[in-house]
This record gives sequence, structure tokens and C-alpha cells, in this order.
Amino acid sequence: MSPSKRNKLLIGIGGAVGLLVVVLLIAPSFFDLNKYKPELVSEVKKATGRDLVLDGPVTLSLLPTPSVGVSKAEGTAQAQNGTLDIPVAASGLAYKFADATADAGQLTIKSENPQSTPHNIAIEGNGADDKGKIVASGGVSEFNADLKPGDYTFFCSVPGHREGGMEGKLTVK
Ligand SMILES: [Cu+2]
Repeated sequence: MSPSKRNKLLIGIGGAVGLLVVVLLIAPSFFDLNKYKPELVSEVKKATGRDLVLDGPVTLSLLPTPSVGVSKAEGTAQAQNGTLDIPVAASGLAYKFADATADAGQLTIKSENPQSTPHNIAIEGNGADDKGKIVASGGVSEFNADLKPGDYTFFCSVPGHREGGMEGKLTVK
């Protein structure tokens, strides 16, 4: 292959791959890369006059989902009238509060999630193991628990989120 032809091939492949990356960033969840295989092949052929053979399914993973912007959890959420409200932060793997306090007894724990990333609220420790459903885009995760005095941990049970920072201490008095 001559040097100029090789450059053309590289530019052609680069352009087609660049286009795919842009489409992936716009619509990652609706996107089936294999649907674009014929276009990719024809683009490469147009640019180079050669047939590109793509064997098998084409896969490209952008996971874990890139998160933009990080909110820091601050302060203590305090239960009021039997409800403990620990909302998810506007962005990032964080709640709005770093920790929480409540009185012993019946408690509703809830967490509104403004993000498109799914989250929930769960607790464990001191014999408790409860969680609300996973929600997104303004949904509210909540559950009821009858809590004895002691130390608990609240966290998001979506895989990786607790490790990413979505946890805090709940003190029940
Ligand atoms: Cu989460």
C-alpha cells in the first residue's frame, strides 16, 4: 500500500469511528453498533476503494458511565415528624447530607433522586437491612423501618455507588 493510500485509509477509519463515538455519546442506551456496520464498511470503501471485513458482532463499551460534576455531601439530616429525608445530590455519587440522626421507633426514610442516574436509599447495621426501590429523574425511594437506638449506615444499593461515596452514618437515639 502506498503512503498516501494508507493515510486515506486511516482518515476514513478515523472519521467513521469518530462519528460512531459522537452517536454513542448522544444516545448510548438506544444504540446498537452492529446496525452501523454496513455504513462503516461503505464509508471505508468510499475513502479507500477497499472492502473492510468486519467479522462477528462489533462491541464498544463506554461503561462505567462517565459522571460529570461532583457534589459533596455536607451536614446532618434530621428526622422530623417520623420522616428522615436524605435527597440525592444534583450530580455525582452523593447524597445531600453526610450523615443523619433520628429518634428511635417508626421511621420513614426517603430520598428523592433528581438525577437521570438511578439511585435508591438503603440502611444496614444494628440488625436492620431495608431498602427502597431504585428510582431516577425525580422519583422518590422510600421505606419504613422500626429502629432501635444505635448506629446504622445509610447507602445506595446500586452496584458501585456505595463504594463511590453514597453512604453515611445514621445515629438513632
Ligand atoms: Cu446510587
